[in-house]
Amino acid sequence: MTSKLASLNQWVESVAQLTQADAVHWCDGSDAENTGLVERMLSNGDLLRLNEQTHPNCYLHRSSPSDVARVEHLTFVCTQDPADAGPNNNWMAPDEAHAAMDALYKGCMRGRTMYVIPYCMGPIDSPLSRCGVEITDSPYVVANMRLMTRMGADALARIEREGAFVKGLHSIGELDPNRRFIMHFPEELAIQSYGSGYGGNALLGKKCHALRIASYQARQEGWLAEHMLIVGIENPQGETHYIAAAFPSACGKTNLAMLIPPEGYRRDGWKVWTVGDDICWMRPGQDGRLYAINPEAGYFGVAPGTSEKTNANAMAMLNRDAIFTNVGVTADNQPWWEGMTTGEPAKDWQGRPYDKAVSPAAHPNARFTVSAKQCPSYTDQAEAPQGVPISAIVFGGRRASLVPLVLEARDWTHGVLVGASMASETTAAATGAVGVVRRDSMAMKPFAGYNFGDYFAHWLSFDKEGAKLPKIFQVNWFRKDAAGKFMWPGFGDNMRVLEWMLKRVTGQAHAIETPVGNLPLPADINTDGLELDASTLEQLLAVDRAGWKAEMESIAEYLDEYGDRTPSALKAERAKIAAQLA
Ligand code: GTP
Ligand code: SPV
Ligand code: MN
Repeated sequence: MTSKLASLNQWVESVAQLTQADAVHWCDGSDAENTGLVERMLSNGDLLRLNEQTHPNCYLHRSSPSDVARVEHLTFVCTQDPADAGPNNNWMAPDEAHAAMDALYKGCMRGRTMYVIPYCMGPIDSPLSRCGVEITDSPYVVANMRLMTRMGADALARIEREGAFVKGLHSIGELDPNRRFIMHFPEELAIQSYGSGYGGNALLGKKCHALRIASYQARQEGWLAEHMLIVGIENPQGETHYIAAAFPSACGKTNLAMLIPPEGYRRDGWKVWTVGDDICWMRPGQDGRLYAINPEAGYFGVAPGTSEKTNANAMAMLNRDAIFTNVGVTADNQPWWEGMTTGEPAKDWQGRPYDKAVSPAAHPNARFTVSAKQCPSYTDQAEAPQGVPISAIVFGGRRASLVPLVLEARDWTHGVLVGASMASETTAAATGAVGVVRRDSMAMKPFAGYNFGDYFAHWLSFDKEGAKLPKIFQVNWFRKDAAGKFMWPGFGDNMRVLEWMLKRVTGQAHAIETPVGNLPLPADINTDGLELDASTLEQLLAVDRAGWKAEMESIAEYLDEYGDRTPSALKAERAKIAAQLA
């Protein structure tokens, strides 16, 4: 098979030449194709079949132990001018990057099949969607892309119609951490990845295309590509408001997107609808509101910590047609990870007999891949071509201290400052130290495809005549007490905070004004059925003026890192708050 699009055929041909692939397989996305790939992976050990009674069509993949997370230090944005990539990215000159990658790709697919994956990010008939083609030598990547994107014949037809697509080239190479690069060429709408088979390094539609390349395009075209979940909250009157929330990797997006409200809320008729759990593309509609689509079609979620107690919706979608990566297994071959309330592990994620003293059963960044349609809180609004209107934008991170449970920004400019100055403790989603607080603007530190100074200016530019922008909030589910215990119960109980936010949106809830934003009083948060002592809630909603003064100094230094690309409106907003705190 070839395509009707000459430019696509030529590119596929040139890659086949360079890599010396044995065969070229154009993916149509059919069930038969998937069955064939699964058979192939079962026979070569790429996949292991899980318990067919409890988990039909579920498979385990054990990745190379040195290839278990994104590699931010090996991820580059290659623009002509280094200033366009900005201090927030690693940069390499495009010519130099191409030379290095061509040398790696040369002959790298000898003895392997090269898969050509046409995919569409977003509903296939949405004007907000964008297409790409990923070439890969990993059948595991094909199987994951099939769950994570609209992949195959329909996407190819759209690509042929539009004549344009993002070019992604991926090879697992030797899986050698010393021969591994994730390169982005936003000016060429191209991605080149070598040496990793894992998640965001290898499923190029996800972070590489839908965030790094898309954020660059979004700036040129007047929209936003964000690291955000999209969730619909339906109140007892039957009105649904959609919230988009940016939390850094492994900081709670999947969990908030699939939240099950506390019992009292469910009794009163509150419902939660999941549109997306990781990426959100937003654009102003005719009425001035922001409309959002989830460009993905599936979930690549963190397994550890997922349980009947924390995320029953996720557990319910994981008992069929799912791929598990780097989890442990029970004696009867069911997937198992830390936090699970039933079963016990027999083997760890590397296939060794489980020994708590040696390793956790699941790698801390173990993941599941599953179609979004299997989630009990799935809504067909996830297929709406025009997207869903966003009522509130939420920024949040892991902050053991200082940042209160919730605060509301006074206006858009203040909200952009709140997002830009966000910080969070690093997690196992990327290689490197875990638990180190770093600035992670809009949860996009590893994902913005251009200079953060320009990105902040782009965010500010949405505040214009006729715009009906969402309110912006900041949350922190991760405050710890002196003993190191989380102070807020989190998970389903986060509904209590969402309710306050939505009542602020509709003008039904009270707030007090402080220099850092508008906060609820403890009495404004519904605590019915919650065991939380009054003093804890008070501490969660307190504003530590001395702490915030120091934070504002640190934010000033951070904004200065982007030099004259940092919008002066953002610096002025910060200075105003600092003055009020003084
Ligand atoms: P990525 O897929 O890496 O982008 O992560 P994510 O932002 O979707 O994070 P996810 O929802 O998968 O949560 C990551 C970890 O944080 C899991 O172990 C969760 O159990 C835990 N977590 C999520 N929400 C909460 C919460 O409200 N409170 C606490 N204490 N932990 C939470
Ligand atoms: C993240 O790290 O934010 C993820 C997982 O969502 S990955 O696909 O590896 O980027
Ligand atoms: Mn993510």
